[in-house]
Amino acid sequence: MIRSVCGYCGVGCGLEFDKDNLIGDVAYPINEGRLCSKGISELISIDTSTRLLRPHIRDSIDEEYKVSTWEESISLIANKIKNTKKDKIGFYLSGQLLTEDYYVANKLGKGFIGTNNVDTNSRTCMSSAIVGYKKSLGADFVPLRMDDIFKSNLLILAGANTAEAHVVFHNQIKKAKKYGLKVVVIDPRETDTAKIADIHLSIKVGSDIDFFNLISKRLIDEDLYNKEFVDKHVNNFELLKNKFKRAPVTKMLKRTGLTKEEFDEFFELYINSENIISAWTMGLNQSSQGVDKNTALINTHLLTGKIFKAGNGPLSLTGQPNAMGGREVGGLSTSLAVHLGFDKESIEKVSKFWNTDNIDNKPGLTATQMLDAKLDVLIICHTDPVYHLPNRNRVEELIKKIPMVVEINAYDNSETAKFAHIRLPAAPWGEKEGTQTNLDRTITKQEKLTRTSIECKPDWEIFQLLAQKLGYKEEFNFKNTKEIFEEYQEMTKLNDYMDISEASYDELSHKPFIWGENIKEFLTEDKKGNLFFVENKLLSEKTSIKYPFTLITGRTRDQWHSGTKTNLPRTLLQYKELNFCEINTKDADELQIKHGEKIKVASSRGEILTKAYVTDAIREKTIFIPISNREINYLTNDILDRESLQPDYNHSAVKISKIV
Ligand SMILES: Nc1nc2c(c(=O)[nH]1)N[C@H]1C(S)=C(S)[C@@H](COP(=O)(O)OP(=O)(O)OC[C@H]3O[C@@H](n4cnc5c(=O)[nH]c(N)nc54)[C@H](O)[C@@H]3O)O[C@H]1N2
Ligand SMILES: Nc1nc2c(c(=O)[nH]1)N[C@H]1C(S)=C(S)[C@@H](COP(=O)(O)OP(=O)(O)OC[C@H]3O[C@@H](n4cnc5c(=O)[nH]c(N)nc54)[C@H](O)[C@@H]3O)O[C@H]1N2
Ligand code: SF4
Ligand SMILES: [Mo]
Repeated sequence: MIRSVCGYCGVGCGLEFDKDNLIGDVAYPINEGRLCSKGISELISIDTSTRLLRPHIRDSIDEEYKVSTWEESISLIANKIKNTKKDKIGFYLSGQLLTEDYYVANKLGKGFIGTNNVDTNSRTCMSSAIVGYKKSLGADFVPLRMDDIFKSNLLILAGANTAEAHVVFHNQIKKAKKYGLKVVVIDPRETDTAKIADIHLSIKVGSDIDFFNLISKRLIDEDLYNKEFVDKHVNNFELLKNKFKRAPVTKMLKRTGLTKEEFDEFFELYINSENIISAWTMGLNQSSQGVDKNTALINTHLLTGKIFKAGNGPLSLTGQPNAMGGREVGGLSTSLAVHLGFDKESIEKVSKFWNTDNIDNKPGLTATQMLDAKLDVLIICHTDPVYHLPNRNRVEELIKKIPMVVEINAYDNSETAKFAHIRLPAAPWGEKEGTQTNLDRTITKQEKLTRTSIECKPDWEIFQLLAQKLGYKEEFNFKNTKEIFEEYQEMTKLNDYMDISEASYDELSHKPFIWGENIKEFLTEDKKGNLFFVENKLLSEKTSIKYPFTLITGRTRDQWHSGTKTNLPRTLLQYKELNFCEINTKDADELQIKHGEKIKVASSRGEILTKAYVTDAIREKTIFIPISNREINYLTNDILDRESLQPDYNHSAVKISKIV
């Protein structure tokens, strides 16, 4: 029997593998034996006809791919890199890479090639939360754990659909409800999550800042905030108080679309709850003011002092299995390594550790900037930017202009494959080993369960091959993932609070290591939390007579993004279709659209075909299309949050027409 972890979402469930059989690990604290349909079907995705099994190359994207060798492909890439200016090289990584993969890629890109253009799809996912945490708490640090819900009285889920996106955690929420936990869901849709809520607030898309500001303002106005905590541990209180004096309460409430009664009922529960957790995901992060939404939410915890004590705190629910690990390693272009930045001291520390003097001293391009930057080489690994970046028609035009696009993937049917010149076959989950950090700082280990397909390689090995070809033989001489993990562990000592040197690689699969458990204070220089006054600046795309609906996009339970791993013929577990469009009954009636009818949805950027799912569970003038429709981003707009550069996927103006 081998104990491993699921490689899909940020919950990070433990599993047991025994002779072709996969079950939940009952001894594992997070899931206590439970798995969702994705976890259960992990094995199926290893052995499918859509695996990419050999390196492929072609001179131009109009040609067919030809089978190649590793030697030929890696030489081609290395030669191109040697002849390219470092700021024209980009690494586009993924929150689904293992920590060791991330570490080697980051060390190669930032440490030796000397480009900080190393970023990840987490930019489209968690970057607003990262910036929010850093500003308010002083570091990208999740100050509580999932099991705090058992010590809490109230869980607020804002823009998070745990029933579909963090399924096993959702089961734990249901369990905690039996012990008295109250749940409030803030979502423009009555999701499966909202169905178990004590209060569902069907907020208008994009108005969460107003909602959290209304809470903060009332806490201050009615003297309900925690004076002692604020005095001792929080900055900017007077500023916030003064700014709120003139806040237009009626207008703010109107923007949320909620009635005064609804807000009052919520507030009554709020002030009578001793311990409160606010959790959030893409409904807040993916926004033109994603960072502001985060700080507005965190403000409420700073004002009430409901942080750094059991059952309390702002809980960002990371989506991908190792987006956290990637952040820790330094996989974002806005950080260097182990949460260190590009200041002189950090660069010196890291240069000494890696024994290099190639590190550049300015942040690199973000994933959302790379395609605009006229790069000459783009290496994409474990993610599908043509599918996932907003405004896809534009993305396709831009990627076509890059002379060398390398795609490292374990499957052959991504959307990006259509635009690559070189494709390298990676070993997927089950064929490799390595570590990942789940959404609440738990470091676990995926084990190899079956032999690696002959021509496939774990992602770290692919980056190491490239590094060696570029001449960095000594610095990239890792024999296995254990050696990489141990070098990374040593590196975490460069940043006090991140030190994980006590973890033991060999024990991780049965003894997960939780880092940061002793951190019970703010990580800012003055050890105080920072309040920020933010207001809803209405920066998202506005609806118009021509495009009267707001499109929101998101997940369904049994599908994983583009579906290379879940949308398989043998996966008969889908309970929802891949392509549907939730539309409010009234809107559908007006447009004379019936349930199940084919419709066309168009924005000023593109259009897609889908099927009407007529329901009262979504607000009027708002529609929802799941991202399992691979064409979704032909519709979305490419407005970015100004600080995190995360896209505003949930707020595109669209029109709907019947297909006759
Ligand atoms: N089954 C499955 N699970 C997954 C994934 C998957 O592909 N499939 N992906 C993983 C990843 S990478 C991620 S990032 C997470 C995402 O996890 P979630 O963010 O929980 O998933 P989404 O479906 O994107 O849900 C966002 C919710 O926000 C709501 N929303 C939209 N706009 C607004 C708004 O302005 N305000 C508020 N309050 N709510 C709004 C939407 O209606 C939706 O219900 O899921 C992870 N888990
Ligand atoms: N409209 C809209 N767009 C969105 C979002 C949204 O909510 N709405 N959400 C955004 C978010 S939060 C996210 S996280 C992204 C997700 O977007 P992507 O990261 O593009 O989605 P995936 O389908 O998970 O892509 C993972 C890729 O890795 C490949 N792969 C699987 N295993 C391995 C392996 O072991 N090694 C390698 N090298 N490759 C492997 C898969 O075949 C697949 O092509 O989408 C973003 N885009
Ligand atoms: S909840 Fe997440 S980690 Fe757990 S089995 Fe499902 S996909 Fe895997
Ligand atoms: Mo994500």
